[in-house]
Amino acid sequence: MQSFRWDDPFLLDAQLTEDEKLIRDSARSYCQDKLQPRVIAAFREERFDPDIMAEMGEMGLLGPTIPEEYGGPGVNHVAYGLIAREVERVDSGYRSAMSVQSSLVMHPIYAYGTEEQKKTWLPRLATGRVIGCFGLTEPDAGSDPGSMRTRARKVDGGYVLTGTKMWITNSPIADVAIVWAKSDAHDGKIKGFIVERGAKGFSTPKIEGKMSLRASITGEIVLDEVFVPEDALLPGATGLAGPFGCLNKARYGIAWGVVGAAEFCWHAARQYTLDRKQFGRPLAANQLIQFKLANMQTEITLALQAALRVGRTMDDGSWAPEMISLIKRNNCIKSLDIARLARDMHGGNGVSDEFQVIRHMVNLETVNTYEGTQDVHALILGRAQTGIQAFSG
Ligand code: TGC
Ligand code: FAD
Repeated sequence: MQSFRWDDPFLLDAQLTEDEKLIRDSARSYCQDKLQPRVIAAFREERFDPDIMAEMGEMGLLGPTIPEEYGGPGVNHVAYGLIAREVERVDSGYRSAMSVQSSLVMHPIYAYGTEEQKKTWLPRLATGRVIGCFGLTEPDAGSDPGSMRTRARKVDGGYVLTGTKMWITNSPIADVAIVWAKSDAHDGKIKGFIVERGAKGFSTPKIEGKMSLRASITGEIVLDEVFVPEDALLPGATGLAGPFGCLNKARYGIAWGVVGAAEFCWHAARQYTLDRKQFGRPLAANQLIQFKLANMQTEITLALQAALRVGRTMDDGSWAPEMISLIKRNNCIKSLDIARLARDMHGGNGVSDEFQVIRHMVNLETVNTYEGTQDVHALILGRAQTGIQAFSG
């Protein structure tokens, strides 16, 4: 028997390899030393500093699972999850920037690209000096990306892309976009294209006024008859399985990341209620407060174990997409509940950005919505157990 570790009840640490712990520790140092000091101002001013991508590249945090021959660190999925947890402990917006680059830009090029596309793009994307974005969602196609309107028309020497993508992380600062479009040369099936900034008719207006994820930059991708050469096509992806293959990776990272944000909120609520006195004693001396702290501890511990379990299955090849839906949905819902509770336990101070819990709370509203809303993941799990799809009539 050992004494209980209140902040690591199931000894997650002891379930990690030495390499995984080293990666986690170096990510934690970078995030706490370099990201944490600038996040309050960045969120307040609705600003994302592109230098952060280059710093993350230097730290080996971009495209963690991409093999070394293409410039990635080639670590396992558990290590990727541990990195996401450390980045999101600071801010979901920074994790968003990291996971789009890693899972939604580098991964499709790695999984679906030609050797030449991989050699051209992956090492540069790994440095973070070239920034990418992923365009799937449209103004009228969010949960149902199969209804997208963006089209690729075959012409001599390439394709012409037309359409609008909406709510695209990093698009205003991206050098390159992975754009999903229905292609007339492929029976109207969805294909992926690498579109470089500078292409005529390509623009990326910024979306202003977000009340969530303000330290991340979001925009549209407007494609006004944009010509891309033949070699912009990702040959290895056809149909929705292409973008969903990328979303599997990103959703998995989110399932770890949100727990980092929840841990921040839990620890902040614990410390605040230990320090703050009302009715002549610390708030933490009240049964109601301890009940809430126990619930936070329980949900975080279970969420981390679930993420670790799925990570191990991704590393040994026994995973299924529904496992990822289960943890993405559960961990987002629980982390959002914890952030709301932590905000409440801080009383009036909880609405000030100095105490940071409200920033995590509003960020997690987005994370609960993007990469498949909690409803969509419930329907994926419902379909898997009943055999009946309930998305459409
Ligand atoms: P459905 O019939 O289920 O599937 C169509 C094809 O896709 C295949 N597939 C998958 N393949 C790999 N992994 C998965 N998870 C897959 N899920 C489905 C499937 O086998 C089929 O293949 P094929 O070869 O037979 O054609 O498709 P559906 O149209 O019924 O869609 C169902 C639904 C609702 C589950 C799906 O559309 C969905 O997941 N909607 C949510 C949309 C979403 O997640 N969008 C995310 C946009 S990107 C984003 O939010 C980035 S935020 C980034 C950040 O800042 O961090
Ligand atoms: P809708 O699909 O219109 O859903 C609205 C509501 O209806 C939700 O509650 C939903 O759960 C519910 N609903 C929908 N269908 C059903 C159903 N069949 N049954 C029951 N309920 C249903 N997309 C990208 O492609 N790339 C990005 O980089 C990206 N980054 C983003 C960054 C931010 C800050 C945000 C907010 C979004 C981002 N997205 C991105 C888009 C995101 O993936 C979508 O917002 C998300 O998929 C939901 O789509 P929607 O907003 O159109 O909502």
